[in-house]
Amino acid sequence: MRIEGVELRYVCLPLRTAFETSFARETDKECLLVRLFGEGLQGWGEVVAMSAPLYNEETLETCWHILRDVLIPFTLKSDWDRPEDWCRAVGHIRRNYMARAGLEAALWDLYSQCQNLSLAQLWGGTRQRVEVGISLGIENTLEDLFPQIEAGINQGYRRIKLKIKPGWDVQVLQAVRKRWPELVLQVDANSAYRLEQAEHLAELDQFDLLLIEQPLEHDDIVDHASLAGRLKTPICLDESIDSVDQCRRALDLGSAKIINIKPGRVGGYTASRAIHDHCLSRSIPCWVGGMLETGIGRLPNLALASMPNFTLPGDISASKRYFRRDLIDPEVVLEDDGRVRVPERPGVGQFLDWKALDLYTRRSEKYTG
Ligand code: OSB
Ligand code: MG
Repeated sequence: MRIEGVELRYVCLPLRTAFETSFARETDKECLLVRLFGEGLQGWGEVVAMSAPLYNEETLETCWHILRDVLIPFTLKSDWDRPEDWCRAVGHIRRNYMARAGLEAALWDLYSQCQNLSLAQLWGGTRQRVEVGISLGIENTLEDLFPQIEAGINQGYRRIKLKIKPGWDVQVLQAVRKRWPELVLQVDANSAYRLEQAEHLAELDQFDLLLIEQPLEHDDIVDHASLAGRLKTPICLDESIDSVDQCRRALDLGSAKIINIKPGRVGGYTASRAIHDHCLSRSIPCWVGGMLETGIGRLPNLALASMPNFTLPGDISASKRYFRRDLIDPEVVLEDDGRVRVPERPGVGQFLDWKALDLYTRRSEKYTG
C-alpha cells in the first residue's frame, strides 16, 4: 500500500454524562483521528490519548507531535505490504504507543478494504457477536450511581464494572451487593492504591467480584504479584501491560490472572493480537478494554473482541452509552441479549457520519510526502 497523504483531525464530542475515574473527570471525549489516503481509498484510525497524561504518559499534543514529526514522514517514505510490516519498521521508536496505534489502525482499515475482508476475518475472529459490559464512573452518592446500574442491567449489559478509589469502594460495593446479589460485577481502581493497603483491598473479597483491575501503580508488576498472594479476587492488569513481553513477565511473576487488552495502550492491533495469542497459550482469559472510543475506535475493537480468547465481556458498550451522536452511521448498538454485532464489512471508513465528523472537528492538518 502506497500512502499518498495523511490528515490529522482533533475532534471533541460532548459526553452525555461526565465520566470520573480515580485520576480524572471527563466531560468531553477528545481524540485525534488519523486519515490515510492511498490506493484510491481512505483509512481511518483513532488515537485514544487524553488531553492530560493521567492514564499513561501520552497526551493528544504529544501524539500530534509524534505523528506529524516522526510517524507520518516515515510512513510516507515507503510502500507497506501489510500493517505488521509497518509495526516492525517503527519498532525502534520508543513507546508513544497511542500515537502509533492510531496510525496502525488506519493502516488496518485501508488494508482490510484492499483485501475486501473484514477486520474480524483478517484477525481470525470466531464470533459474529461479542459480549459487552458497561463501565460506570465514580459518583458523589449512591443515589447517583444506582440508577445507572439499574439502567445498565435493564439494557442487558453482561456485567457491570465500577470505578473505585479509597473512599469509594467497600461501602459502595456493600450497598450494590445488597441490592443486586447476583450481578456480574468487577471493579477498576486505575492505580489508586498502594501495596500497604493490601488488607483494605482484601475486604473486597467478600463481594464475589469477577476481578479487580489495576489496583496498584501503573508501571508495577512486582507489588501486584505480592498483592495477588493476599487477595482471593483475581487481579487483572490494564495500565501495566504495554507489550507482549511485559505481559509474559507479569504472568511469570503471578501478577495477574486476567489481562485487559487495549490496542492504544500496547501500540495497536498487531501487538494486541500477539498478547491475545500469548495469553491463549497460557490459558489466561482476556477482554478488550475501552478508552471511551468514538465509533471509529469502537468498530475495530469489536473485531478484535471476536477472537477466541476474549472470553470475558469487553468495555465496548453501545455508542449511546457515551454519545448523543457518534461519528459513525449506523452506530454501535446493544442487542437484547447483551451482545454487539461484529462488523461484517471491511474497514471502518465506510461507516462514517460525515456531518457529525465535520461538526465535531476542531482542527485539522494534512501532510503529503
Ligand atoms: O481504565 O479502563 C480504564 C476510560 C478512560 C481511561 C481508562 C479507563 C477507562 C474506562 C472506559 O474504563 C471504559 C469504556 O470505554 O467504556
Ligand atoms: Mg482500566
